[in-house]
Amino acid sequence: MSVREIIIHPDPRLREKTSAVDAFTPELEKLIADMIETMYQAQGIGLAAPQIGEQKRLFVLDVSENHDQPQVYINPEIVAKAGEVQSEEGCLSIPGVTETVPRAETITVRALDQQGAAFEQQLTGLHAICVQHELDHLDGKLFIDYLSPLKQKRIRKKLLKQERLATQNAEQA
Ligand code: GNR
Ligand code: NI
Repeated sequence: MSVREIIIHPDPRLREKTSAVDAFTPELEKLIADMIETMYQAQGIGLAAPQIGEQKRLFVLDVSENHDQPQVYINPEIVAKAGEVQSEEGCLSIPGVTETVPRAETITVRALDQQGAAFEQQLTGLHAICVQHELDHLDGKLFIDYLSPLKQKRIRKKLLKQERLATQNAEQA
């Protein structure tokens, strides 16, 4: 297993199309293990494959209290949603930014597990929000896309500036 580098906004790889997973291979097992390790190392509650540069339809999450119950969602689909909540979100690909966005309150998600077996979950609360956030990543969508264009512009500028400073520091070191 290895911790992989998380891609930061505004990187075009976060906007690319993703392909369905069509084979349950040792390579897929390795990718899943890397995603879980990377998520825990970054102290996130979820991680989607495009965030580490893999344009595939899968994500991992762990919304358990003790961070010891990772779950894998392969080729996920939301088949029903109901209600609306205001959700305060952050994203490992948009460090230092927290904003409130609208989400469905309850969802039904269908996906395959690590062994390729289909499952369905009816979710609410943080688990439902996390699934919606991760599924958006698979469609090249980020939570800031729900904000006003002005807010999006400010966030983009802030992250580009942070990147510039980090590069400068790396060159000095
Ligand atoms: O770690 C994360 N926390 C979080 C908080 C509120 C709503 C969604 C999330 S997901 C995020 C990890 C991440 O960026 N996943 O793509
Ligand atoms: Ni995210």
